[in-house]
Amino acid sequence: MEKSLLYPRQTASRRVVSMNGMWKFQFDSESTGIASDWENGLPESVSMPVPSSFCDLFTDKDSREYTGDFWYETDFFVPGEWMGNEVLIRFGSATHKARVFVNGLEVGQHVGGFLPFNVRVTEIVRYNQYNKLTVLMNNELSETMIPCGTTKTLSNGKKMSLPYFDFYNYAGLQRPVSLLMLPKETITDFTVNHTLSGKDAVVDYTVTTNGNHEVSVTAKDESGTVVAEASGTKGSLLIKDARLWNVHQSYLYTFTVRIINGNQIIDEYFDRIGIRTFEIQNGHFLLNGNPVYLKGFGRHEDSDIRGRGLDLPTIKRDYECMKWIGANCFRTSHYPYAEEMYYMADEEGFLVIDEVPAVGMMQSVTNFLAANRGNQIKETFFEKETTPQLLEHHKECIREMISRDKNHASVIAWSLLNEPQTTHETSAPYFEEVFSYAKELDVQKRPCTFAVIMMSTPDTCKCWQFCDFVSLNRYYGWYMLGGYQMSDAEEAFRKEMDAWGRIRGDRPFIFTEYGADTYFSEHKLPSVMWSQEYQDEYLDMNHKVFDSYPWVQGELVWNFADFQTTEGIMRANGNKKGIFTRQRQPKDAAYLFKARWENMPVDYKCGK
Ligand code: GCB
Repeated sequence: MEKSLLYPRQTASRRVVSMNGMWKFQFDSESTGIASDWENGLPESVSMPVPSSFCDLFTDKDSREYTGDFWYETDFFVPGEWMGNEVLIRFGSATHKARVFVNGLEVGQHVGGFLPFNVRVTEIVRYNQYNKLTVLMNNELSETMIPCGTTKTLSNGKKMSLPYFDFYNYAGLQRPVSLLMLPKETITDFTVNHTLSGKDAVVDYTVTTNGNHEVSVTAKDESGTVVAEASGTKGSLLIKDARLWNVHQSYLYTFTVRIINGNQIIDEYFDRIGIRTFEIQNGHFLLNGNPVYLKGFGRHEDSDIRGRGLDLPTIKRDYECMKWIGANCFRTSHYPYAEEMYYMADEEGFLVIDEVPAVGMMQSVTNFLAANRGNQIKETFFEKETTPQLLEHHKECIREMISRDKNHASVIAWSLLNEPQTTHETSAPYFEEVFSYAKELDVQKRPCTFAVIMMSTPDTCKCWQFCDFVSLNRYYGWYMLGGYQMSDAEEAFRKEMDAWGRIRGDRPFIFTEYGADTYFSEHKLPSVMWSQEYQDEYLDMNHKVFDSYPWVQGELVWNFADFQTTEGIMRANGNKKGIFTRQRQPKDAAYLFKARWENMPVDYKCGK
């Protein structure tokens, strides 16, 4: 049951108590916390909100940039009535590594900063009393885990993170933490897969439990009427005249799973799930059999002060902005987001390309300008001594992501890497492993892809064939041939597209990134790079190219909003490619998109 990634819900048999709030916090720069017994309480803590990144809450630079071990602590009460059941603590995420202690004893560990995990504390907690939770965390980057990066020690002895990726290495307990009470015999997993037959839908399901009692599954429509029932750990529910989940027209059935013993409910879990199919056929994305063109964003979990910490008002505002502009899709670049984001996508009818945190798998783009490291290092990224360890961790993240997100109607595809090295044959075996692993795990067999970097072209990329649809990150007119050279950028872009056209077979292509850094404050006539006018011209050129290739089936601009990155000469306090500012106000380009996307039929470029 520790492995179960079901969402925390209160039901007839389950209890969830939020542990969010103001916790204690302390840096452990010498890693002496364990030796000093900090698991029993932090000696000189400061207060720290959970959930939040810790970084932007401080006013001194050493704290913001802190890299190394750090601790959280809180006290929690376990009701006496829970005795005889199972008690777990569920972390929405802990970035990037955590060791968890309750009442001074180690109860669990987790590696990977963007997916949930549970620790079982049934025998360790004191019932009807307060208990102490401490968490030893670490935010150092390495090449054995994703996202990839490295840690540098400055001559003053302080450590700093060098991400091989372009977003700030926010860390901490960034998502909710909950105390769970579950029955001893419990539902550990529930999986659905949909097929349509005329007006009806068949929902095949699998339930996993840790016991032998009977299992029942009920589906209710939005009015609360039971529309189908079945029993057994595996079965099918026939839903007559099914209301399908669709883009911007969500419809969610409530599936309730029970372990029963006669009339007694041993365990109960429910989820609100949309019924839909998604597949690729003849170069088109088909949602419920109908073509859909993807329009939207690459995004980040990123906002002022809380960093990557879950913030429901920001999520709400983001969906309002995405609806206003006419988007229907986004990619969770470059890591799986908080679960609340997917439930909202289900509610709002958005399509999500769910991305595992496999970013930074390329030496030459090491933090953009990390001194030509790529040229000095001869070995390729996927044939290092550390590659087997990296692969194992990458697969574990894929497993956790698919296990967590597999039932969301909104999730239509898996993105398994962002901008990895693909120009050497030694990349291919690694890709083969991760692609076949994802395929094997997902019952719905969603299409898989990865985001292909600019240098990986039709003649150099050794891995694009693994994709069910190809996702291009392209910056013609920005990183390449920018400014007055825009006409040459367009020509070079078309040349590359023509070459893809010759080899693509019938795979659809989408753009998972294209964009230009733009200052909200900057206007210039005629345009210069970084001005709002230039962003519009850049986008117009890109859209002209997309529109002339019928097999381009989607456009996700980089980025939804300006976001924080590591400081450096390539970034002026963050990446400014947002169509919205970091405060979620529209740049001029937002109106350009609104005019384009609102006038685009759902089946743009694939009308019957
Ligand atoms: C990319 C990366 C993304 C960066 C973006 C940029 O290709 O995938 O993480 O932020 O380019 O703006 O340079």
